[in-house]
Amino acid sequence: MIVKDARFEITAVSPAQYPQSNLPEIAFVGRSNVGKSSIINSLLNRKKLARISGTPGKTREINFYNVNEKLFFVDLPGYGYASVSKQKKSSWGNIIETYLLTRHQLKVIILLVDVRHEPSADDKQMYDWLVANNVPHMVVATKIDKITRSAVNPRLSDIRKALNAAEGIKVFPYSSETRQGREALWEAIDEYVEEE
Ligand SMILES: Nc1nc2c(ncn2[C@@H]2O[C@H](COP(=O)(O)OP(=O)(O)OP(=O)(O)O)[C@@H](O)[C@H]2O)c(=O)[nH]1
Ligand SMILES: [Mg+2]
Repeated sequence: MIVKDARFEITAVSPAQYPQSNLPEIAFVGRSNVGKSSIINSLLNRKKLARISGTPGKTREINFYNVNEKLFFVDLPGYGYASVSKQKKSSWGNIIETYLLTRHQLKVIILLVDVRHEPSADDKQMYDWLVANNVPHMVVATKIDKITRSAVNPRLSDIRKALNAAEGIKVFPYSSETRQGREALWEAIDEYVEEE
């Protein structure tokens, strides 16, 4: 997709606050600090559209971004940030789960993991939940600029194994810093959007 126009649409917590629209949605989920807001900015060619916080665990709401009046990118709250209370953790979990289970125009969810680390228990739980609930998904390994080129492929296959990803599920390498992987990921996203 050629991004002609991208703008912030709305912040929401409950379904009543989601955009009243039938446009297809692509949602980004993952641990706090993994790079969800950064990848949205990078895919949309915008430096500061999605807010990147220095303090992880800040984004507690769902942020919707309108792309070309054709689709929404959905920035979900980050999970797994240690210093957050149990009560808050479960309310964020509910925010994510409610969105994923109720939003009919959700086309695909993109699970982000840090290429440098083994997927966490939270990542695995998220992944298993997506599979169990039949939510179409793909996996992106972020921050590949932080490791050497030759280390990338072995890390991708480790991540696949750790998540126990099914054969058809690709793990896309990505860097929001250098924009490596941008074309390939857009192509994959386009397939979900153009299915209509
Ligand atoms: N080197 C490098 N840094 C990245 C990349 N992606 C994100 N970062 C950095 O990682 C930090 C967190 O990025 P965010 O995009 O705010 O992460 P997030 O997943 O939106 O975090 P929450 O909103 O707290 O859930 C920031 O300092 C980013 O600059 C990347 O591909 N390469
Ligand atoms: Mg964020």
